[in-house]
Amino acid sequence: MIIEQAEVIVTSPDRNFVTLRLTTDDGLSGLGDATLNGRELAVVAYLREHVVPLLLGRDAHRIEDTWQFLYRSAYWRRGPVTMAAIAAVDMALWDLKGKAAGMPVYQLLGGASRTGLLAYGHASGRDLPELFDSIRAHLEQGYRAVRVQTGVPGLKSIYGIASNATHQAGVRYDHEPAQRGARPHEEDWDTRAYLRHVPSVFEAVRGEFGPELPLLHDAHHRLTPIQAAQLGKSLEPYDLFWLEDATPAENQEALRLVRQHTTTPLAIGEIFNTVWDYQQIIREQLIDYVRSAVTHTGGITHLRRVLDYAAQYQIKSGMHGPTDISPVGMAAALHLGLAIHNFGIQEYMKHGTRTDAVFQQSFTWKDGHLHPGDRPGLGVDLDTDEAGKYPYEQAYLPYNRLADGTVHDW
Ligand code: GCO
Ligand code: MG
Repeated sequence: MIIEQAEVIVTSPDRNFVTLRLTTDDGLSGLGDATLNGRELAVVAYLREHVVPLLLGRDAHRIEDTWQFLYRSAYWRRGPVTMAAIAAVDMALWDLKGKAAGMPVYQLLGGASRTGLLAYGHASGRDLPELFDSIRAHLEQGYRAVRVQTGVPGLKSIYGIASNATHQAGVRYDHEPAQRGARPHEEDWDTRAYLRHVPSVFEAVRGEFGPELPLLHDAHHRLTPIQAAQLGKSLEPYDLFWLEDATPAENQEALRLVRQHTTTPLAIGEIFNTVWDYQQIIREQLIDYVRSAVTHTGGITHLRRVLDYAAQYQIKSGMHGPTDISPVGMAAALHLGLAIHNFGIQEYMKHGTRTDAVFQQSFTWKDGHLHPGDRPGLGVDLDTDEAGKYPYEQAYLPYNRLADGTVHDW
């Protein structure tokens, strides 16, 4: 199984996606997701200029060796661009090995540890009536867990309540950010207003939907440790499944303070790339869920290592799954999630119809649970003609400013 061709395919059906396709001398092809939202072309260049030439002629069966070779031979280790590029190669090799073996990837990872993966969706609204409609709509679509984000009085636009929302049957659907255009969109932020408002939202949601529904919330890296501690504490009565990205966790130590003050479970890691980003917070049990995506954490090979490490400390998976993870990256997450013992929950936002036409997928969605399906490999096919209809379009994530003009974490 020698790699004969390696193509980097960029397509923008509903948003930008970067896909690596490897083709071997026995005619098999494997796909890997390399999408880094808002910085897509950096990974394209990394792959095309520096990785593709090294792949040609290699034995596609040697997944571990290829991972170590790409990680160590670059000398410049880690970082989102490098790890997304390695992830794409790793996914494509697992896809190929599955196809060669005639088995879905989860079988190669040890087989299924459960029948399906509990998934959560993004309910949101500018105010409570809109939020309640969105939660109801998610429950009708089969979701059994929801993330809750709302507008904050006094703030014009806020994370999770996108300005590019669409409406179906009167219900608002927020799309994941990254707006097409030559400049990032500016949002406003006020931490004190947010901290005053959020507990009242969860009180109202629990009042309306009862105690059982798992509720999640994303603070999107905006708080200082003491503010995060305050938020976690004030949300304790509402029994959150998790509070996500309470602080910008580059400073792993900061979470000690949060942990000392609250029993609200903590999830972190969607912008982490390697096990080293998690070293202290796993060892000291400062988090409850690992948020990494297969796409941004060196692929199945490396994320599995992070999750196996986490398992020794009773920490579970909560893999990142917004729409900027392509259907290929999602499939990799589903195979990994099905196989590991310490699966927690999977984020799942549905892709748009154009994306679904470019990427034909084999996963199933039933009673709030996902299953990757049983096609050999990852179970995703890329329709190149369809992909060719949607050339790359420049897009940026938004950013934040405080009332006095200071740039703040987005
Ligand atoms: C999530 C994330 C996303 C990110 C997005 C950035 O929890 O799903 O926070 O909403 O903002 O993936 O590219
Ligand atoms: Mg998040």
